[in-house]
Amino acid sequence: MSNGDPSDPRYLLYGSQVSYYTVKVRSYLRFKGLQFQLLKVTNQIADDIIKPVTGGWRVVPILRTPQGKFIQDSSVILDHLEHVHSTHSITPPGIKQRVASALLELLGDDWLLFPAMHYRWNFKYYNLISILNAFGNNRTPHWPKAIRWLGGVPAALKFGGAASAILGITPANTAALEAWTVELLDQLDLHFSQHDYLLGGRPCYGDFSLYGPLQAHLASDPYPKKHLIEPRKNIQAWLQRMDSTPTSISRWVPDDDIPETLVPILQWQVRDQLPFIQKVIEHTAAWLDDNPEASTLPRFIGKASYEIKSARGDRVCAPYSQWMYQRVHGHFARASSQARDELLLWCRGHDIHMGFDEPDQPVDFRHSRVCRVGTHQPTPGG
Ligand SMILES: N[C@@H](CCC(=O)N[C@@H](CS)C(=O)NCC(=O)O)C(=O)O
Repeated sequence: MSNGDPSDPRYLLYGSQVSYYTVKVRSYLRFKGLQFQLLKVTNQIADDIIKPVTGGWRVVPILRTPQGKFIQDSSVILDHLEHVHSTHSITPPGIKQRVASALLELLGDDWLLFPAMHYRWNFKYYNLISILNAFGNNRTPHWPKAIRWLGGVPAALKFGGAASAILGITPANTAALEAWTVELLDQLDLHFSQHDYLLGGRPCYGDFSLYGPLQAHLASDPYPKKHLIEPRKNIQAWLQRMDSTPTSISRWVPDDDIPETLVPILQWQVRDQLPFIQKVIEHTAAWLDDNPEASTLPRFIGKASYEIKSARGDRVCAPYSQWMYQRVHGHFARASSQARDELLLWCRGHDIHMGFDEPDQPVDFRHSRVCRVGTHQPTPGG
């Protein structure tokens, strides 16, 4: 990896191999067979490229297109690339599969932060050396090898507290979180014994979003790699498929069906994640009411409680999670009334109780900020 040449005709992906959302985009670029280079985000690149693009936020991934446009946010990057490279679309044709794909995108991007952060940061005895080396290799690759891990210390200090401070993982909910993670991985392992991808013979948005936390955290950090990924051969085979350019693209599951093996995963999501998202939507609406002049929302608005298998925790409310939910709702809203009825019927028949309600105060995501719909924030970069 180098620092990147501005005249490079390839896509440049600024990020890290142990970053959840970076490997999501890397997997997509490989799936489409697009030429790209993965670039380390040294402290210098962060100051010279990332922060000017995002208005001061050191975040990865950022994609530079061959035309010189910078895009931040993995979902926005995938949307952009889907628009430009529309063959082998990752959006299935039918409403049920579209909604399932978007729900699994929401699950992967937003809710799998729990196992990803827990199994990285609450198992420091096993993981710390590996993660400090990974961060150090990315941020300070020019330092002598023996002390390079030191360059990872600031990142470890920043992210290391996130499991408890941001996500509210505590001794009170750890056992439930671990039990749910094992159920989820067993269910995925069963699913991938029958299907190559989530919705059949080709990957959807949901595949890329699940791949991020499974590959960059659970399959990379020593403890979860050994205890969670190595025993599950079908997940390993899917991880390999997701890291390659397929020689031929196969079909979606026919008739807009959702495989039965995904149903428990969606049921758990509706039981645990969606009630929390509903609270985020309420907090976001209250904040917008209280701040009528504001066009841009803060990254976090207080905290709200959640449950995982009935164990409680408190997590920060990110209006961004509402924006992610709106991506699910958008598929519902754009469908015909007949298609919506079919979806609702299917959900009721499978014990998936969700109303597909539209947030009263929808939000937008532009220039690395969540903003009030209809407002446009003048910022640099994107
Ligand atoms: N929603 C963004 C999230 C990107 C993100 O959170 N990236 C992490 C690394 S995987 C990061 O850079 N975090 C910095 C921070 O949270 O301030 C995406 O989909 O790209």
